[in-house]
Order: sequence, then C-alpha cells, then structure tokens
Amino acid sequence: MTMPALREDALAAAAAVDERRLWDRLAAMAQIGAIPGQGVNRPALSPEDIEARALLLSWADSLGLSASVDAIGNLFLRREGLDPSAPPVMTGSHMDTQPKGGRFDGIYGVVAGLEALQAMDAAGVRTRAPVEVVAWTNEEGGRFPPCTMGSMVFAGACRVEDFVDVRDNAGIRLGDALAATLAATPDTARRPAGGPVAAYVEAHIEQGPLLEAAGLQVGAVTGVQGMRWFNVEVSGESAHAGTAPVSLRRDALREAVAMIAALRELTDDPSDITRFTVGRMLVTPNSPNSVPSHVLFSVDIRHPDRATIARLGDAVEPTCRAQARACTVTVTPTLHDDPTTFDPSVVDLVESAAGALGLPTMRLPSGASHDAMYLARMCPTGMVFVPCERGISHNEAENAKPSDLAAGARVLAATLAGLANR
Ligand code: HGY
Ligand code: MN
Ligand code: MN
Repeated sequence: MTMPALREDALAAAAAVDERRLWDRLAAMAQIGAIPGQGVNRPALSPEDIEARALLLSWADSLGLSASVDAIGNLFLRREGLDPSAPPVMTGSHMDTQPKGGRFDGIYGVVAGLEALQAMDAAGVRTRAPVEVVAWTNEEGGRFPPCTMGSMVFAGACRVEDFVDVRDNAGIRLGDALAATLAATPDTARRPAGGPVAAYVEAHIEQGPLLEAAGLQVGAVTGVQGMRWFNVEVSGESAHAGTAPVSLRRDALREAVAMIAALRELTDDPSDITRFTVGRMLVTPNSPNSVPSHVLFSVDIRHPDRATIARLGDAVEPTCRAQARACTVTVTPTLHDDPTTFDPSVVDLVESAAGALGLPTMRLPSGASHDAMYLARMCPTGMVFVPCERGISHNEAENAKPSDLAAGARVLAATLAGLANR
C-alpha cells in the first residue's frame, strides 16, 4: 500500500489534539484500580475493568460515537465515515493492567485514540472510511493467561470457547467473569468477531529506554519480537517435612526449582537479547511443613529471531522432563507469537506524520507484545511509541510526560486521518 503525503486535514486534526484533555482522561482512568505509588491494578474482566469500560462509554457517548462489543468483550467506538460501508481504520489498545501496573500501559492507546477522534471533530475533518477506537479484552494475561486474548479472538487465531475455562488464582472462570462484564453493558450493541479492517495503528508507551535516551518524543515501531508462553505443572506427593526422608520424597517444588534452573541455562544469552521470565508460581498445599505435591509455574520466552524463538520454545518440554525425577510434569504451550514485522507503508506514514509535525523520530522494534501483533495478521498495521521514564513499566513507578503523550496523539491523529482518507 503506497501512502500519499499527508493532507492538510490530517495536520489540522493533529493540531486540534488537546494535551490537557488527554492528561485529564488518563488521570481519571488511573483512579480506577489505583494502588499506592501511583500505580494501577485493573485486572481484565474485573469490577475495575467494568468501571473503566463504563467511563470510556460515557466519553464515547458525549462524542456521538456508536459503541459495540463482541463476544470476548472487545469494545469498539465508531466515528462514522462518508462511506459507512468502507472497512474501518482502527486504533486502540487495552485497559487492563498488570497487578502492579502503571497509569499508561495500554490505556494511553485507548485514550489517545479517543483524543484523535475528538480532534478530528474539532478540526471539522471528515474521513472517507469510518475510524474505530478499540479497547481489546485481556491484553495483559495477568489474571487469565494468555495475553492478547481479545485481539487473538478478533483475528481468528483462537475462539472464545478456548478460554472460558481458564481460571484466575482465586479459581474464578474466565467465562463467568466475561458474562458479568458483558452483562454490565446491556445497551451496548453486540457485534460479530472479526473484520474487515482497512488498517490499524496503536499508540503505546515504549516500555523501554531508547526514545528517552535519544531525547525523542515519538518512535515509529517496526515490529514486535517473538514470544512463547507455557504453563509447567509438576506433580509429586505431599509428605511430612519432619518425617519423610528426602531420598523418598516426590517433592514438586524441588523439581520445579531444578527445571527453572535448567531453563535459565537453556536461555542464557551473553548478548542479553533473549528474555526468559518465570513470573507466576502456585504451590500446593503451600504450607511450611508439608512437602509440596503440586507446582504450576509460568514460562515466558522472547526473542526477535524466528528460528531462535522456535528452538528455545521447542526445548522447554524436554528440558523440564529431564529434571522431573520421581515427579510427573505436564508442559502446556499457551501462546506462540512469531516475530511480527509491521507494514512498511504504515511505518513510513507514522514517520512522515511525525516529520510533518516537526517531530524528529526513530524506528525501533517493540520488546513488549501488543494487540497490534494480531491486527498485523489482518491488515496493514503499525504503532506509535512515546517515551516513558527510564523505560520502567509493569511497575507502579511507570511515568510519562504530558507533552510526549500529546505528541504521540498528534502523530496518531494525522496517521489515522491519512489512512482513512486514502
Ligand atoms: O507482556 C507484554 O509484553 C505485554 O505487556 N502484555
Ligand atoms: Mn500494553
Ligand atoms: Mn503490559
């Protein structure tokens, strides 16, 4: 898809972005699930998520946007185009957060998308194609693994049925939490899953140090590294910590620790490009004086090279099995994302929008995963990054500057108007 230079109306939309309004909306969202240290804990499909959805819908209603929701709870806010039959240009991100999340990860892309539509209104910009802001369900996967669940279903990579029996740490089924979330917006039109989509552009904080180090306000994202997730379950036998001889134990935690050590050795990378994380562990019976009978731990492996992420992911099960000793082990893959390369013409457009707005920029890959990975399977896709303080994210201290957030929203507004008026 070759991109024309940006028209005056795209630049007018960008100029109408209001930094204060954007910041105030982010501050209002940060109150929903607020935790000490200026953090946010807003799990997917939780009462906090339901409250954030209601607030977003109230803003959309005040802008005259039409709202719809699909079976996995993805929320769509539509600004009509001159040609209502044209596939929409989409933007958005997610409203759920990590348990110790920040005020910007995800929600910035949703609020910046809304700001771009409001700026188009303010500038009197009409677009040929409709433009939709999407709040994707459960991008984080912190409560209900895996991540990017809503965009996976939208792209047809999975079905809602695949996830309804996933349980959170309290034993709540995703299906029940989803039903409660959908029931909370009874007046929002239901829509079938899937496209067509003309193009997708997502604004997000970088969650890394590059833009801040380069002194830049905006980055044109070239793609996302590959990622593989697994649940590893080790089963042994509960026994008395004082009487059971160690040599006779089937200690699930001892073997899980050995597996994790072996996985760390497998993924050891002097160039520090490979990412290996065990972030979740459930121990049963989780009592100081009972030998653990069952352990579930998560595995998150990432790498930008397709062959490397394939090789490392394929080695997870044999590596765990080799450490099982007297226990049994089950390794369940829950996510396999090959590295994603964004559409060069969309990357070009983001860059030219930034240039037209006098914003120097750079091209950079994303170390974090995003819903844009799945939209890239359906349509020309790109992302706009803005810096965050010291690259900190998935942490209450996540921080960003109002001027940088507004600069990203201006580039987003111009890019969306350019795409919707192709
Ligand atoms: O895990 C990720 O990279 C994203 O924040 N969900
Ligand atoms: Mn995110
Ligand atoms: Mn995140």
